[in-house]
Amino acid sequence: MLVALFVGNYSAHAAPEVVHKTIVVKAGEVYDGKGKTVVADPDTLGDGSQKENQKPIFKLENNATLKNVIIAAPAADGVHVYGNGTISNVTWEDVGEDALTLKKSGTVNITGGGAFHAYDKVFQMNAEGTINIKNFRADDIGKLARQNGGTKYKVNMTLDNSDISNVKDSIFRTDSSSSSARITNSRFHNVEQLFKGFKSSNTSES
Ligand code: ADA
Ligand code: CA
Ligand code: CA
Ligand code: CA
Repeated sequence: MLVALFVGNYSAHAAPEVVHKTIVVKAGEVYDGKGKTVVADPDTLGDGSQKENQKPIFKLENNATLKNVIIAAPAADGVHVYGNGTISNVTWEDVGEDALTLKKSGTVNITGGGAFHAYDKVFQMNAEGTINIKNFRADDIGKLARQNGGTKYKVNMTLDNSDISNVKDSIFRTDSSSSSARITNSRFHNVEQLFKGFKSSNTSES
């Protein structure tokens, strides 16, 4: 019976999971979304506008992993990372206030996935540390990664084997002369500027 095809919760067409309260991924643990789509409850986490102080959908403690998740709109304040983090095959279909924030010093490795429609920033670095972005797609964004404006701690940003288009401001931006940024093997289309605020000897593209 054809009608049976439309009954039940088939994952390919499942409604997104509405997250009412930030999902905490504990230190060293792995959250595998297995390809599911999540959205924020705008009443409890945030509407994904440019309003500050929205809550994240995911909070990663030190050395946690987030993988195989699609974050759709509204995305509130995305993902907050406290310390080291691994982000694998996570796609922000429509970035909220921003996509991911480094909240506490550490190294975040982002591999696969992508980020789309970020009015301003995709990755926000509010602590000293490193963000490595690899095999990534981004389109229609303000900046790919930004050290919190006016701060002087050292951040390191890298981009490898990625495809980035329609960037209003820059790929990587800092306000610190000690920060560094490196781009390798990546393709750009309609990108205003690669690096902003860095000492030029601290940047490279090849
Ligand atoms: C802006 C704002 C910061 C912080 C940041 C963020 O840069 O000025 O105070 O809120 O956004 O983490 O989204
Ligand atoms: Ca912000
Ligand atoms: Ca958006
Ligand atoms: Ca934010």
